[in-house]
Amino acid sequence: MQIVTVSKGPFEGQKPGTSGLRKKTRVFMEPGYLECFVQSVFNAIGGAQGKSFVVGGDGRYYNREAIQSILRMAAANGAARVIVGQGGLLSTPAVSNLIRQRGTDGGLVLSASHNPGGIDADFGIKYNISNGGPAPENITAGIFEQTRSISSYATLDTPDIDLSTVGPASLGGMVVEVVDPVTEYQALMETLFDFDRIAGLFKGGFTLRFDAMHAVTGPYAKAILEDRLGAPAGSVVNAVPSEDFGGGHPDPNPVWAKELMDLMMSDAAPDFGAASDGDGDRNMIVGRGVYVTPSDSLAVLAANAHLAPGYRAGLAGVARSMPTSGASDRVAAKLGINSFETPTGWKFFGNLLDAGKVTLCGEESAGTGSDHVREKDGLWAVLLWLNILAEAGRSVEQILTDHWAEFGRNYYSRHDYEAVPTEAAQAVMDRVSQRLGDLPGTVAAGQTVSAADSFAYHDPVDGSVSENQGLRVSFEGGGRAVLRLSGTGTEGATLRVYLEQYADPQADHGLDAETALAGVRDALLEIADLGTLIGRTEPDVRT
Ligand code: VG1
Ligand code: CO
Repeated sequence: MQIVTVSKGPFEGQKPGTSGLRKKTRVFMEPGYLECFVQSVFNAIGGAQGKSFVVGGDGRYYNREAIQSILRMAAANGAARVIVGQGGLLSTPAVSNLIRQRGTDGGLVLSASHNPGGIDADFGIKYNISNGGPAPENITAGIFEQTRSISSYATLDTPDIDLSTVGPASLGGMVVEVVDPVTEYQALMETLFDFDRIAGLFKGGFTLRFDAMHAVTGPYAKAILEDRLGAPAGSVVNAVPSEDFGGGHPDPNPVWAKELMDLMMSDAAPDFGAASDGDGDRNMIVGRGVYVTPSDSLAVLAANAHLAPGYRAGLAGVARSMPTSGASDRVAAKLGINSFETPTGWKFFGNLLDAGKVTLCGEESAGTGSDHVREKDGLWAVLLWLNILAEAGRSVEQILTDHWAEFGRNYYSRHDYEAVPTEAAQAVMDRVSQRLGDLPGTVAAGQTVSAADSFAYHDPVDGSVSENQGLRVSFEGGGRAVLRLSGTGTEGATLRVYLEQYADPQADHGLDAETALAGVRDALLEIADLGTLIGRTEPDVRT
């Protein structure tokens, strides 16, 4: 085996964000760019010698080339074994599962998740550790440190290896094991859910539309929902992964999954609608005529998870990211179980899950998951919903309205201001930061501020502290606004404004969310002075 050392690097700006390194595809295609990052990962974890990894991606443009390059590099760095999905495909939760089932040292996920794909769109890479979860901050900081001084990477001068057939292959002394992307993931799902019961639902005429958004969950959803559970052929749509996701954003929300939303709000709606994102870790849940916000979905799943075999013993606790609504806290309080508020990004749930402090986790951005893996898991959320519907014998709408009648409703919406000049977005954050101390007691657009702070997370397991994780302003009467800058964008800054208004069990739960949130929104616009600082008061996307 002839190891080739290529002099390259360092490249500027290889700092992992909320979920790995994301850049324009053309940036990743610059000679040595991907390779220097991967070599930095290997260097940061003490080398790859003798180690084993899982590698797979969501099938976007450059996925295949990136995987071939990573395989050569892993072999040149002395790795013993790499497990890779057939055709280079693996969903993020499937990578997490394989790392855990096979006991590998870690894994690399090629994806920019919900960001569009293509040569002029986005690409990404993320390193996961041996518990199957995204590398925590101390490790991503170490990787970044390596990227700043790297000057070469190791690879082999070998042809591409065939990833189209399942089975073992060899690359310069390293074992490459090509696996079917679905098999082991499906086996895990069968241990958690009552598949016979869900199959019975479909036998009884229950109808479903699952929109895979031309992304990686297509093959998983076809195999599990149609072939195994008996949903009629054609229930899963847009099921063939494409390099540019059919030209769309593979982001399962009412804006980007509009076709599904329109169907679900029409007379032709099936009983249940769902969608997943580029890499299969997000989910959107829609009932006939009713959209379930991700924050509500987490709360409903927490309240009903015991109906599925995998959670029959109850939950240890529930964790949510800070901007996610407080709906799940109310369920946790009633159940008398732990609840935690973490910074945005799944990497913060890993310690809580490993320590057995929580069983379910969720984020407002359509991510829900449990201790079965260490990532959020789109199809898992769909199956848990289906298991609950099968057991409860109620519609999505009934489950939701019953939930609100018991716990109250947390009206919720996220407003994204995209491609804002970086300095202007920072000016908004600075302005609100400077005022935090003075805000309590003041009135903005008729709303009295009850508390305001910059969120800092103290990890109860390892004691680490993560500061500046978003600015939060609470109002008397149950309103809350949160401001933070996205850590996954690739163009300018994306300013996220998260709005929430609690309505107690007796209140009206039938309002349009934007109407119910108008008071909190106006107060936030005044406090942050968005009109002056970024010249806009209307977001690009409301989800
Ligand atoms: C966004 C979401 C966050 C999520 C992250 C990765 O981050 O808000 O909740 O964990 O994407 O999701 P940000 O920093 O842009 O707000 V995914 O599906 O990319 O793995
Ligand atoms: Co994703």
